[in-house]
Order: sequence, then structure tokens, then C-alpha cells
Amino acid sequence: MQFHARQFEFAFPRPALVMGVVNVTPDSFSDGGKFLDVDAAVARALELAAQGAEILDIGGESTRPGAEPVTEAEELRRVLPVIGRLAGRVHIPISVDTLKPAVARAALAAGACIINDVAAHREDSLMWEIVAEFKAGYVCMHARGTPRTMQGNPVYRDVVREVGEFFQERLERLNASGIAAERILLDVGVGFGKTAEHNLQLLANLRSFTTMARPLLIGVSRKSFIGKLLGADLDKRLPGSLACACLAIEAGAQVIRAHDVAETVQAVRMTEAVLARKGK
Ligand code: 9MG
Repeated sequence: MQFHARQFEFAFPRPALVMGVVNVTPDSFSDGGKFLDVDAAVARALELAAQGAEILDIGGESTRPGAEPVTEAEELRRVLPVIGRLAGRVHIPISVDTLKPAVARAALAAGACIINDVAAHREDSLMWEIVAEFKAGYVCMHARGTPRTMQGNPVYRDVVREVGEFFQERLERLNASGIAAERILLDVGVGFGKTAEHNLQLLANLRSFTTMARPLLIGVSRKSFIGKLLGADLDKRLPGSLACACLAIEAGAQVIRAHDVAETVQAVRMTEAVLARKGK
């Protein structure tokens, strides 16, 4: 299985990719405010790359539950200088986490290679046309609602089946929009319009999505369902995050989105080393 994002190509099976999170927002989910300064965000991104991140995910609009949207101009002001500075310095793909086609276009023009679309349920195809035009990688994430509304009262008859149907339908539409299958990563969207129970069911049944023949990306890092389940504050969720990441690797995930890159790389490599000896 291949994943292509502009000049970058990854062939699986290979060690899972850890995608390091760089939030350039004053109100972000778990490291809010720390990296709003361009120098600090660039330094953080370089630090994550040195720790073993193989993708950097830059975000200028918070997607934490309840977050208010920001204007296009403000989002561009936050992310473009960071992408511009990083593009000349790192040799790993830069992903941009955005809902806005105009931000995606400007980010790709500045050197980003992947669009992390947490609104892949969109009806408007403009985002996909831009991704196709740049031959960028695309994260197709399942969500219900918007960050502001998504945790209202999410109801599914069968969350695993419904997310699977969403992937099937989106893969067809993405293909029709000119995005080749090898440019797509699938993501069940832990915490995006889902209760803690839904998140657990998706993680427990992650292997069922490997039939889609696309790499699976999982983001569990520091998420609130871990806090809810274990009574852990934001800064105490690393063990829970690593447990979920290792289980996701065992279930066949290829990309782990994480804030704590060094720790995640170590946990993932250890899991892979054990799995490689299964049945020996
Ligand atoms: C931006 N963002 C926050 N959580 C995420 C997740 O789980 N997946 C992806 N693709 N992006 C996320």
C-alpha cells in the first residue's frame, strides 16, 4: 500500500509514521497559546521532527469541542509564516489542519503537502479540487457537526458500520474529484461528534477498516475521552494516549497523530518489535 503526498512517497508495510502536532492557536485543545509566536511554533516543529515525527501537522484553528471558528485572514496569518519557514528546513511532509479551501490553497502554495480535513463530510467539492490540483495527500476524517456543535448529543445506530459506510462513499467521491486513492489517509475521527463509548467502539474495531486498503491515521493524543474514562487531567493523559496508540498499531493503523512525539515513537516502535515476532 502506498501513500503519496506531492514529492513524498511512503510504501507500507513500514514502521508507522508519527504525525507531530503543532498548534498555532491561542485556545487550542491541549497546548493552547504556547506556539502562537511564529519562532516558537517553528522551533517546536523542528523539535518534534528531531524526536522522530515523520509528518508535521500545523493548525491555526482550534478543533477542540466547543471551539469558535476563526476568520480566514486570521488563520492565514497564523499558519502561513510557519509553513513558509518550515518548508525550506524540514525534509518531511508538512500537513495543514484546516477546514477552509482558501487556507488549504495558500498552505499548499507555501510548501505544505497534506491537507488534514476534519470536515471531510463536506458537500462542497472545492477543497478536493485544490487537493487534486496540487497532487497533495489528503486526510479524510469522519466527523459529525462542527467543533462548536459536535459534542451536543451524538447518536449512531452502529458507529463502526456508519463510519465504514462514510469512508466507502467518500473514497468514491474523492476519486471522482481527481484525488487518487494513494493520496488518501482514512481517520475515524476520535472525539469528533462521538461519545467516549463511540470512541472506544471505534478503537476496538479499528481492524475492520483495513479492508478499505488505505492507511489508517489515528488521533487519540490527550483527548477528553481518556480524561473521562480515567479521571485524568489534560497533562496526565500520556499513558492512556500511548495505550490507545499501541492498540491502534496492533489493529493495523499506519499513522499516529500525537503531541508527545518522543514518547509515542518509543511506544510504537516497541509495539512493532513485538508484533514482528508474532508466531516465531
Ligand atoms: C486536528 N485534529 C485533532 N484531532 C484529530 C484527529 O483525531 N485526527 C485528525 N486527522 N486531525 C485531528
